[in-house]
Amino acid sequence: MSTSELLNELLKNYISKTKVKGAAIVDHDGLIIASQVSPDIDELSIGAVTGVIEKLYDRIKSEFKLGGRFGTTTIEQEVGKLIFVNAGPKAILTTIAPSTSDIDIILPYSYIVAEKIVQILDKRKEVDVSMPEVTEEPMKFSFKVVILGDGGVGKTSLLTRFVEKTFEQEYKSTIGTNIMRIDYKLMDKITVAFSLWDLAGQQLFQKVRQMYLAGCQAALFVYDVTRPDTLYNLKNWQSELHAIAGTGVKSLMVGNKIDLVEERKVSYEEGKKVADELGLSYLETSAKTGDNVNRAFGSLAFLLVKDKITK
Ligand code: G3D
Ligand code: MG
Repeated sequence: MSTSELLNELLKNYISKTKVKGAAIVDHDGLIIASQVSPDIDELSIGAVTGVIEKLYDRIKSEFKLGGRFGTTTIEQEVGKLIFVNAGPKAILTTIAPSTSDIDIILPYSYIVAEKIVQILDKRKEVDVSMPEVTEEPMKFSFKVVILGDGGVGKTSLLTRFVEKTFEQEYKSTIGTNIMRIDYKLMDKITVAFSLWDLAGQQLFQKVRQMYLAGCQAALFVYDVTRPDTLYNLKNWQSELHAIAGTGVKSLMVGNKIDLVEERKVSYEEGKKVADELGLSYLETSAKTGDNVNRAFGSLAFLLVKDKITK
């Protein structure tokens, strides 16, 4: 199959799996390289998809600047909810979902499709364009997640914001750690049970950190966009994590406090550059307004189960 056939086949499978109205892959210049609409929805034609995308041309271009994997934006339009997901440096996946749909259920599939688009455009051999089969029985996975970063960057605030109503806490006084548990639903049938470990205060003792980091499967690295030193320190946090828990820990990097627009000192591009150097996906949040907080944990959940749900 040619690149274009593969991309179109991929979109067809994506649409039939997620029941979205339509989807398109757009390049740097806002040109559509593939587009499909759901056969069940007659109100939407390929022409209409093109029209919607052309109207959003400037928006799409600015999304490219926010490049990177899993960079995601959603907006409401008359035709439905539009979801943009970056698919590497060359493309953006645009999805038109019904207004009533739950984006958190669609997004993991969008991420999978975005990864496959990267592979197809890189012309890697044998990209499987089918959607992963998710088993009929519910699946549950449990993970220990540690949150890392300098004091005051907003680690505790982010966790508290995420777990808000449904939480249960346990305090381990021996290592000054608070553990919060929450079940996160992904793609309907998958439950990700997070144990979120948060160091209370700044624990400098090596032994404490050892116990804190040992056996974790995931890490969230946090810095404060108003304090550049907290960004550059993430490298040290990562070295420590690698030394104790190994390099296989799934990680995501977060720039927090984006509500402090006036005081902001680290730009998106600078944050993203460090994330790239550390090999991490990057998102920006505000624990204060709640902006992107669920999405950060959702991306982490996806990173954790991806290998288990995709072929
Ligand atoms: P830490 O756990 O990383 O040490 P905290 O950080 O969660 O305790 O947060 C440190 C301070 O930053 C707190 O303020 C908290 O309210 C504030 N903060 C955390 N996240 C945000 C954010 O996204 N935006 C803004 N504006 N402030 C944030 P105090 O005053 O209580 O020390
Ligand atoms: Mg704290």
